[in-house]
Amino acid sequence: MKLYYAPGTCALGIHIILEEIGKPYELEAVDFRSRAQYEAEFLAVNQKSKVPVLQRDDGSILTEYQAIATWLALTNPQTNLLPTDIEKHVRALELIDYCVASLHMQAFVRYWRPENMAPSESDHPAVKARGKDMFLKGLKIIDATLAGKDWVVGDFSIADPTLFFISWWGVERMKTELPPNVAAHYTRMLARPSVQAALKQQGF
Ligand SMILES: N[C@@H](CCC(=O)N[C@@H](CS)C(=O)NCC(=O)O)C(=O)O
Repeated sequence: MKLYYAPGTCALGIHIILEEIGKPYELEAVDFRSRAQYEAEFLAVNQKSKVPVLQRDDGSILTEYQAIATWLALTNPQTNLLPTDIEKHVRALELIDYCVASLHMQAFVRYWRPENMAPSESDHPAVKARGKDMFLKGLKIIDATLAGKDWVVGDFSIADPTLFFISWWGVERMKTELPPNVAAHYTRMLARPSVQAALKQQGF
């Protein structure tokens, strides 16, 4: 298996899941600074120009964070990364979808890449501010669901590395304070060997 990633992107969540599973995998960095995601070599792998991308052992390519995380969990049932309990299972997917579709693609992209949202430079400060508001509102909603729990659905699951990359962006990219339950989750995640290994391999 091979994970295509760029350091500090949402691929960090998939990287942590691979570390949690503990089976051998390769890493291939895509150099976003030189816009390699738009070059022919990477387009041949993923014409969407996005990471994460997982190349599986049969050579096939899987894209989209939620699909990759779910596939990794379902093909490694011994790791219990996606609960079989239906309520916990859907709650894990609910959190992942909220993180990826809303906090990442709507909120964080406004903050980090305002030029992708508004062509006029004069609009960028307002777009960034709106993105930060949306991001912080989302973290507050997640914070309430974490009350009294160590992990998103009780047991550790693929939802936790997903919340982690969002929190990491909050801390490292936005330099914002996390609400208390999310902050405690972030600290618990930082203590896991999988998280430490992935951050180190990505150069952080
Ligand atoms: N819908 C995709 C989004 C992935 C995505 O937006 N990845 C970002 C990094 S966090 C990316 O590759 N951006 C490169 C670009 O837009 O040029 C998923 O869920 O995997």
